[in-house]
Amino acid sequence: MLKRLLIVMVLLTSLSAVSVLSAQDSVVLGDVTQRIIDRGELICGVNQSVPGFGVVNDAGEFVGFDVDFCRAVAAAILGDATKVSFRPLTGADRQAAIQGGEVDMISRNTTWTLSRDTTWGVTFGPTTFYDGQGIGTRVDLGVSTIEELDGASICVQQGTTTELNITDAITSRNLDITILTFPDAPATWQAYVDGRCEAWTTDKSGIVSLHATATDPGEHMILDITLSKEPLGPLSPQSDPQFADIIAWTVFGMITAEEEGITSENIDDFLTSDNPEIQRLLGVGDNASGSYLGIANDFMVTVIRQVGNYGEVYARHLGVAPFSLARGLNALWTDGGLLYAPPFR
Ligand SMILES: N[C@@H](CCC(=O)N[C@@H](CS)C(=O)NCC(=O)O)C(=O)O
Repeated sequence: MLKRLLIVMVLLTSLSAVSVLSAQDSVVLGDVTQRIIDRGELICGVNQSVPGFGVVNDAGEFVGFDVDFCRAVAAAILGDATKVSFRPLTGADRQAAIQGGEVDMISRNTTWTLSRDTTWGVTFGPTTFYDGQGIGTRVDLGVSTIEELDGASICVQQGTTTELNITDAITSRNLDITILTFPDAPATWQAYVDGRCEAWTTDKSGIVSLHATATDPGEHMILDITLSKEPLGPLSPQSDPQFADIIAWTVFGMITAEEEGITSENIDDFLTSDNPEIQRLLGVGDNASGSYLGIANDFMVTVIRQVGNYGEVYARHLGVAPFSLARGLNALWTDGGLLYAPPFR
């Protein structure tokens, strides 16, 4: 009896080992994934001048919330979050950079829209930051609505959804507001600081970020209006759906890790967890995980260990002073937010 049980157990174990292997074997790596592996690094398009999201620090390193998703994808594919080369991109540079293969992916506060999704030849990954467009202005101007800006000028960055939305907002309200456009964030912000426009507009996260860099942040405010929905997230070439899946499941894994309370600090305690959902997320035991994506089965262990879960990334860059951004829509669905990852199964 015991012998028969043992044979059944051995058979079951080898069967599940086969299922992990066969999942991995059947995955054909896409051309972008393959070139990242051949090169030994990921090339990621990011911001260089939006503190909290993407900026170059005093040590010359790219840091920020968006930047960490590049690092996470490098950890997933190459097992090393440091194997990333960053390319700073302005708003208007993005389309050509991804289409020309100058970057493998972009993680740079980019709004997912119908026209970009179809005409840029890209696949958008999961939204990593739910945002909305706002208007920043000086407290001493004494305005509290967009209507009160009638007759004024507003500064905006070229090649952004921001430029399109502010045009709609002004024309639909029949306002006489002059739009001044600039090529990048520093130029837009500087024009506003220099008084060339009474207000400036971008994603609210971007306004919070740049107001924090002002000599006296208390002199600036954000109007109580949200002009648009700005779901921001990573994107990659549509020609490689396999790479797009890796990006998507890396983000989903980071969200799931937060849900399960798994962090870069306590990951080792979970490696022997008997919770099947956690085993599947981490790809431990006989559970297929990364093998479905053609990468290391335990890729999420590496991502969590080297980069952290979603909440850690958020807290590290946006939860700290001077931003101290509340999670809001970017809380987990279990906390009333919109972050909801499909199951690792
Ligand atoms: N989410 C919007 C706007 C993104 C955007 O480019 N925002 C500016 C204003 S904060 C920015 O990030 N600039 C960075 C730079 O030029 O370095 C879009 O996708 O078009």
